Amino acid sequence: MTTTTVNTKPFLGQVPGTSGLRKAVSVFQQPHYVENFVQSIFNAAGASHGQTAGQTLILGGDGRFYNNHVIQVILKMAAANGFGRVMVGQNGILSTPATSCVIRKHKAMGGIILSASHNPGGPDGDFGIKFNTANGGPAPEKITADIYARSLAISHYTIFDSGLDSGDVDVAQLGLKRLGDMDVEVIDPVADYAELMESLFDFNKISTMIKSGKLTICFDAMHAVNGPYAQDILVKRLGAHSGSLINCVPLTDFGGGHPDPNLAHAHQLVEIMNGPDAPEFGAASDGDGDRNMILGRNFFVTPSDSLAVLAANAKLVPGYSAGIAGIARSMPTSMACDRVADDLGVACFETPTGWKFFGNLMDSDQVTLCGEESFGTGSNHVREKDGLWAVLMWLNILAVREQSVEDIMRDHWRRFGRNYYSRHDYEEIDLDAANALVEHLRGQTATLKGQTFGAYRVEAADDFSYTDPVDGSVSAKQGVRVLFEGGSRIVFRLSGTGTKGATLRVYVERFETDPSHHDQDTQKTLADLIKIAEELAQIHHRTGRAAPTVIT
Ligand code: VG1
Ligand code: CO
Repeated sequence: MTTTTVNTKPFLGQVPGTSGLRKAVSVFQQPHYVENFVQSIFNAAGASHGQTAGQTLILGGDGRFYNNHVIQVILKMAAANGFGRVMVGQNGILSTPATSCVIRKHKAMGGIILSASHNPGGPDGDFGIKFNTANGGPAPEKITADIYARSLAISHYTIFDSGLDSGDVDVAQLGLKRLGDMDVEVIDPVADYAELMESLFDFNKISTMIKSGKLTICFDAMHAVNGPYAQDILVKRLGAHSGSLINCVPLTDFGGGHPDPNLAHAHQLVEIMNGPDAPEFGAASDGDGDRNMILGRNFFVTPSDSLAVLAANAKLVPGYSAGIAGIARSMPTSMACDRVADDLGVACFETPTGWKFFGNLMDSDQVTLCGEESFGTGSNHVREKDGLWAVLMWLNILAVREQSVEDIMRDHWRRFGRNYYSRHDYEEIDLDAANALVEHLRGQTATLKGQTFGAYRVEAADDFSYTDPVDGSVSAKQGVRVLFEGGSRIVFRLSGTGTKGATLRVYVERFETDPSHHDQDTQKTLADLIKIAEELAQIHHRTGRAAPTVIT
């Protein structure tokens, strides 16, 4: 085997978005496309970390179509770039939170996760590559910007050239292999992660409740990466009946569906939870296992509410019994957790969308829990959002409180008030129209304050800008927010994970303190604000869309 230097030319547009480089599979299949981007990662990572020589890299993916091929390419490039060791998940599998856990536990310089998360997979679906740093979290903007800059200037990459398939490492068998001078350790993708979960939660208590039949569950892995994790943790360790798992066999195309755990896409679970024999607790996770949706019997918990409830009840869980240091939420996430933070006397941070912005806050011990409205919740146990962790948090709290999901949620609203919340997505709209719409909104921010729209009066409006309190870096233009007196709000931003045209996200929130008004239909109670959003953004006129494609 020899190291080969291959001449190449830059591809435009290898820009890591909210969560890595995400494109249609066919884009990644262009000759040199993957190699260019991986070399750019190695060059940027080497520059920021000192070097790649002799270092440990963690490698895995969500098992979608093209995963196996890219795993082999990266192994050969890592060997040619002088890495000392790559720890790769068996069969190329590692969930996003498990990768974060393994990076931290084995003190790796970083990791590469192959996933387009909740985007569909298969030959006609999407693929993605993301790089995580030594803290286990998504590379911060400084590094993603460097990766992009290097991708635009690249002239060559290095790879172990042994004829494409002949030099493949057998990643199906666990154990230590060699690739040139590099160790390749094929690891059990679940073991380290499951051990971490056991250290945080009261597995005895949860399993007693589950085995006694008092706590019945249904978990939907949506044919994605969390299947084997759920099998190991929920069934083997906690004693749930194997019939409690649905769609837990990972498929390269996720069975043709969107592996996105929301009411629109996890319909099988929703039917079960709304049916006559519904279990007490239902949950689903996404393509790479970092998202979660929480359901009770005939009851939906919004991700923003879930974060607030977990924060308010964290002390009931062994891993957080000493209390939490603080909470962080992404800007569009509802303000429900802010009042919990107030009550606990801890800080609450508001960051731009994307988990990478939580890293510094967790590394500096300023926050313990983090969450996003997009079905993402997590803590400082790793540096990614973590779907199964959220499930276990809920199960632990349910096992201690011995109340239903709905009762816990209603208690919470009585105490803190309810934030009615909904996100309206307009997918695959024209890019220029989307940019013009956002510009139009930006143009209004200076004059909105004091204006009245029906019952709502604008208290403040701006284009959100974030200054990281740890490294001082500034991320501007993160979304237009219109705040109304009394705690209601509309936020507009464009997605950074879509792969076709643009996706406009409109986040609408109404705060209600009166418990006798805590039983309303979300879309109805938000209807006036939704109209105001249309009025401000001229969505129909500018995009031709009379209604959103997805409502969550
Ligand atoms: C979306 C969500 C964001 C999340 C990101 C990655 O980004 O809104 O909250 O962090 O996806 O989630 P955007 O830019 O499309 O709104 V996932 O589970 O990669 O990975
Ligand atoms: Co995900």
